[in-house]
Amino acid sequence: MFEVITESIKNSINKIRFSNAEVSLNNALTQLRKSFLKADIHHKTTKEILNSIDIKTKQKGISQKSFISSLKEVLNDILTTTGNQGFVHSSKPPTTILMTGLQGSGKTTSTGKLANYLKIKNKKVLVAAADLQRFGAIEQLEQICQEIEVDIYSNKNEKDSIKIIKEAKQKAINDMYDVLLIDTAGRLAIDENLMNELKNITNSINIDEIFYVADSLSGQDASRTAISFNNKLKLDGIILSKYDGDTKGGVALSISHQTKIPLRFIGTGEKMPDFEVFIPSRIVNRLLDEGDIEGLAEKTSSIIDNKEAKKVASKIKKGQFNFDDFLKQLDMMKKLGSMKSLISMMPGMSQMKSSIKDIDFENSDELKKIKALISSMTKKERLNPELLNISRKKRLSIGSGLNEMQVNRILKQFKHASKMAKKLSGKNGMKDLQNMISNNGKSNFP
Ligand SMILES: Nc1nc2c(ncn2[C@@H]2O[C@H](COP(=O)(O)OP(=O)(O)OP(=O)(O)O)[C@@H](O)[C@H]2O)c(=O)[nH]1
Ligand SMILES: [Mg+2]
Repeated sequence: MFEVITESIKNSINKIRFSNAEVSLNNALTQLRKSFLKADIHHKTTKEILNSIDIKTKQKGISQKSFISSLKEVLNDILTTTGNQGFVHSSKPPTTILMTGLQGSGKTTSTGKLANYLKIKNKKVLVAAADLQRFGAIEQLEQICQEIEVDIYSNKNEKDSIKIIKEAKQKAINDMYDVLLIDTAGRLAIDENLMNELKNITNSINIDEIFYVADSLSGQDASRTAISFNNKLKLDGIILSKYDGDTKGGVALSISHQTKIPLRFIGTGEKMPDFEVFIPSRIVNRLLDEGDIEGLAEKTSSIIDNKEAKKVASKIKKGQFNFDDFLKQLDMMKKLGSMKSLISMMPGMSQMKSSIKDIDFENSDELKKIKALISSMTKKERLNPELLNISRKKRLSIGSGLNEMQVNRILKQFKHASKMAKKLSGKNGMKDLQNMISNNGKSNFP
């Protein structure tokens, strides 16, 4: 996510070695300028950031501490634009959001992600399929809504998107939905037809906010098109999609400043949970590798059931962790989204991130094998892995389609993992974990 920028910020901070040395401040700022431009942060934004840091640091007296605090203040200012942050509910539900953007920018995916984000917060969400232009657009949205278990309003025989939207709004009011999200059609470029269609929509029903989905891979163009959209259609927020694919990462830092429209969310992967709220102060902490504990707590607390977590912890401690618990954990991990995005929310973890493989909880071959194996087990076997003797293993091999060697390997791994978890949950757990990390991920457990 922000690793490139975080790394360059760290390097520049290290340039300030001596107090009151203007020369070291200049070195730090030069380093920062080079890496900000390389990260694709707009040159005007870069210049403004550096000037302000220079002035503020000198005012406070040059030191590493004053440089860091000035950097934080300036980044916070740059990322903060007048307007709302995160999702804001209207006092008169259903809060109605119009999703707009160019073709392929990620509108439909982001509509699903936003619906999922709100659903996890226990909101009743209705999604309206108002892209009647592209073949298959309705099916795509239907599939997404089915996956996240959110209601959709669609009508494949209707040709008039305004009619769909009016009907969806009526349904949202009648059935007391908290939120209505409207997915619209995209165009290759900004054209009159598209703008007229969107204008007509905003005139036909009461819309609370218009979100613009910008593709981070389009770099500086993302800001330019957002500005022209905003000139025609007053935008209330930007969702930056495909941030996972943007190796430079600078668009997130400059888009709000360039467009004067607040960046509200970022999409960090293809999956539905890969979606994060963009709150400037939290992002600044992450940029300085101080993590986003608040964000992490918010994300995990809505998904992890505290009681369940305690139960699992006590089972692990007693060495009673079984296959049923494993399946439950796996399901929960899936809802949390990508491992990398979670790690980037932990303080001081940015360097570790590149060495950690991103696990795909749905499509990994290994997990598919494990699931096939578990589903061939009887209920008793799932709860008590010790029951698995040679003849039972043979049966599992036939049932799961894995050969006996694979079955043995997975069972051995599971045993090893629960042993390791037990050890880590013990008195010296933190020490053991540190040892493990300092051994470069190679465990020295039996
Ligand atoms: N890696 C990654 N892929 C994304 C993200 N958001 C969207 N995509 C992918 O981008 C492609 C286009 O996304 P859509 O949501 O269909 O885009 P759209 O704006 O609705 O497209 P049209 O309806 O054709 O205008 C799909 O393959 C998505 O899976 C993201 O945050 N990360
Ligand atoms: Mg779409």
